[in-house]
Amino acid sequence: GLATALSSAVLAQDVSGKVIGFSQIGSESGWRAAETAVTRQQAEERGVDLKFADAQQKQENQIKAIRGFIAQGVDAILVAPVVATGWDDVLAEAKEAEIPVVLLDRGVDAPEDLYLTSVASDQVKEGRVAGEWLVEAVGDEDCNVVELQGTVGSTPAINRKAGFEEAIAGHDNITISQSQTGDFTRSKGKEVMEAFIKASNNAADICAVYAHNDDMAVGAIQAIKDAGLKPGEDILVVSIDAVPDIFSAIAAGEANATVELTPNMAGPAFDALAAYWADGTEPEKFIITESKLYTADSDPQGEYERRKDLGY
Ligand code: GZL
Repeated sequence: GLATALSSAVLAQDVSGKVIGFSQIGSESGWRAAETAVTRQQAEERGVDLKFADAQQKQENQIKAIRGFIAQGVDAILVAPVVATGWDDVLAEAKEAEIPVVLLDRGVDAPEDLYLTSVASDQVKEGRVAGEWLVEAVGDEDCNVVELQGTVGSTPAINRKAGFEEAIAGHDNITISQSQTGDFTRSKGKEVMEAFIKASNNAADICAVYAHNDDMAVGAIQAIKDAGLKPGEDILVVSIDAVPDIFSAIAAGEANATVELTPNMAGPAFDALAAYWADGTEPEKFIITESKLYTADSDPQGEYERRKDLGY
């Protein structure tokens, strides 16, 4: 009856008392720091004993951490996989130990039965939305775009490149003239943008920079300024994550557009685990979070205020 239905509903959201290991990539970007903060807060609110491991962006450290969680006999493991390949063995070991694995914010090239579910954005769509914004912004003008790619071999870098290229295909006036990884960090984004500027007779023919995340865009903005040019005007700036600092730049007219990526991947992950533990419910294999475009018309100052205390 109703009582049973209610109790199973309550149970379904209950992960309290569970020990969950989290193999986090590191803190390469403001967005990643916010994801960690939100995951800790969600664990706290839900009574989860979260065991946190920071891999300093090294896959071997993630594999070590996952093996440690298996040895510890945790109830579940969250993994944000730094790159897409090389996970089959360690995920098979977790499966062997009957410990469910949930992937956060990036995917893996591994058999889907090796993880319970993957919580991430549609990264091809993010790249496409960024590209469509640029197509709209430049109209028929010729536009040489320089691209700051995310971590080589990561699904966001692969997918955001693909989505952007899809959007600009058929617009022959828009070309990607230079493309290199900035490893999702501000410092590398600045360094690579400086190299792009040097290689293009001081940026005279750079019309826009497309960065796979806001942190690299913020680094690029500094390099553009150092070259005596106006970011957001001389060189358009479009990126992904919607971190507070990109809203400050947009409000100052120094950046033009960002695509939002929620840092709350843990919420859907814990919900899926709760239902799985409650009654064996198999979640969808891919839980897709929303992506939304923000520009100067989207109250950037207000968006900055709303996000500034979330742990970025
Ligand atoms: C995307 C996520 C990316 C962020 C970056 O889902 O993996 O990693 O866009 C972060 O800020 O480094």
